[in-house]
Amino acid sequence: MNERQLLGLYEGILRCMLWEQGLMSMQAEGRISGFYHSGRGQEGVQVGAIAAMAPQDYLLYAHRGCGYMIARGMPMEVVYSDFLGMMEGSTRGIGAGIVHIAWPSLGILGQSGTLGGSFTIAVGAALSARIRKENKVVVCFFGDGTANRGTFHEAANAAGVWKLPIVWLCENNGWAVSTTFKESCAVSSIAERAAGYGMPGVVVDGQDSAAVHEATRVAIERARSGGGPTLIEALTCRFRGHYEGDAQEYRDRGELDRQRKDRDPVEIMAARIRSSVPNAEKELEAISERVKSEVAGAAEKAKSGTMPPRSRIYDYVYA
Ligand SMILES: Cc1ncc(C[n+]2csc(CCOP(=O)(O)OP(=O)(O)O)c2C)c(N)n1
Ligand SMILES: [Mg+2]
Repeated sequence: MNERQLLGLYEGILRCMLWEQGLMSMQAEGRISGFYHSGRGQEGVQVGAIAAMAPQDYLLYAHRGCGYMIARGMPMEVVYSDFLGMMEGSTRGIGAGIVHIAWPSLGILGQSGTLGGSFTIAVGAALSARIRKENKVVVCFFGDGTANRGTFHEAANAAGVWKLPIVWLCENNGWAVSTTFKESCAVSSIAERAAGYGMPGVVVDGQDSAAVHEATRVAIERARSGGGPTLIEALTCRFRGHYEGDAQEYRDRGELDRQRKDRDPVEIMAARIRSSVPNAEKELEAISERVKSEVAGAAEKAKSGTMPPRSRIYDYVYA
């Protein structure tokens, strides 16, 4: 990976982190309702993988943060507006929160509020691309807990048998709310399951965004050239509670502190840049200034948006 690409990943990771910080300030101001699932700690997976996608590809995201949409290039103020319930959001004031965001022009197909709904949608999207002879690959993100839904198994099998162009991207953070991965999965790695569906299974360090990018690039290339699906398991860390407000009483404090200190994707990428890019400090500083001002501008723009009219609540109500 060249210097520009490393700096690009750093910028992407920082953007997701700072966007989320901005969202949390809005939450503290009482502007946001609902449960937000922080993506802090997992930005490197989301940014690295999405950077390997082509413009025409489809993205099915998971619920952990909004790094997915931001990395894919959705305007940051639009994503804020969705949380604020403003007309400028992708749902135009209806979905105050993450699960209903969709942005078809970037191939962002949305998410199902019922976890595991995306697996079968991924199969349908890939099949439609094949039938229409569109050169699209589907990247479908999901958590380790979600991998235990029955839909994963039926979708992975269908993708394997039909050699569909799908990259299954599991963000294994070791937790599903307060249940550990070990307590809920019969095998020691999600990637092992790939053998049962006739596809390669790859384990990658999710805190190393460049490594995630490379694994995804190879999987996408394989999918696009007719080689079929790949299951990537990115080992990652959830730095905050399951949702904002979860005190994480069930977690070992020492381990959590160690993860935050040693496994932060922002710091890991910055260290890599410092050791390989000339003028690294200046470059990092310039990126940081630029991204901070972009995020602040997006927040201001979103806050000055328009609330939907009361009648909007009846739109799409059919019964
Ligand atoms: C079918 C279904 N069951 C339960 C929930 C409630 N729920 C939301 S997130 C979550 C944990 C998912 O864990 P994982 O897939 O590992 O993702 P993570 O939260 O760790 O990112 C659960 C149980 C849901 N939304 N849908
Ligand atoms: Mg998890």
